[in-house]
Amino acid sequence: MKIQLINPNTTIAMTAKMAMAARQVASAGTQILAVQSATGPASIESAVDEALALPGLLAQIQAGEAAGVDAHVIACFGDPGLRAAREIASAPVIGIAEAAMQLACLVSASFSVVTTLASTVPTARRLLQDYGMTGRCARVRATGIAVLELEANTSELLRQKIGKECRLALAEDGVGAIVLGCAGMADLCTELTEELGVPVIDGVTAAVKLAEALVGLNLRTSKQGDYARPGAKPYIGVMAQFALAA
Ligand code: 2AL
Repeated sequence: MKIQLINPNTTIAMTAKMAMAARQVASAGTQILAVQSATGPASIESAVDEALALPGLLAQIQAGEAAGVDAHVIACFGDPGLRAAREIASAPVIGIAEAAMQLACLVSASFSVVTTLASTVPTARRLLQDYGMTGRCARVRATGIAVLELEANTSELLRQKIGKECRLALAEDGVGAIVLGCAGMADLCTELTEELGVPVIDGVTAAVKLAEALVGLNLRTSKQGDYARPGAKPYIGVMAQFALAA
């Protein structure tokens, strides 16, 4: 099966990092096609970044659908454009935040999220509300680390900083699991799980395994109800490519 792993920011080194994490957990028959947006911000850390990342992301969803991929993963912890992507896709579309939160709920009564800058916390809180998981998440903790600091290999200093915040979450929040709040933290998941002795869930790897499960069960995005394909209408200017065929 072919899973399209989309980095909705435009930083190529970050795409390579998440692709490596995805390939480490993918089954033998799974091909990870890693791409990033061709237009948009270098990282997504605010509502403005998110809004301006969406055209590039949706273009990749359209391209992946045309190429016949079996599933899409949106690899940014804000799950940008998830509902819009599901409206235009027939294949399943999985956001890494929803994937990580769902898996955390299966292995622990509650979890905390350890994320990047404080500016990303409102988005994580909104997602928890959208997904009906506010009661399962004790706290969303910012580390003050910018997404682009995690772009390639995570430095020892940042590993220490993230590890410390995870330990604080376990000591203070009464949780049994940690959700990592950025695709750029994917390389820390295994070592933190061993170090902390609790489930540490990275959304990229969680989404890949959930995508394999959905494809294996022949479950595709429903085209009835909430994710029905939008009707055709003209779009003009730089958005003209998003005009759907009738
Ligand atoms: C992210 C992420 O995963 N990629 C990105 O550009 N921003 N999320 C975050 N919470 O900072």
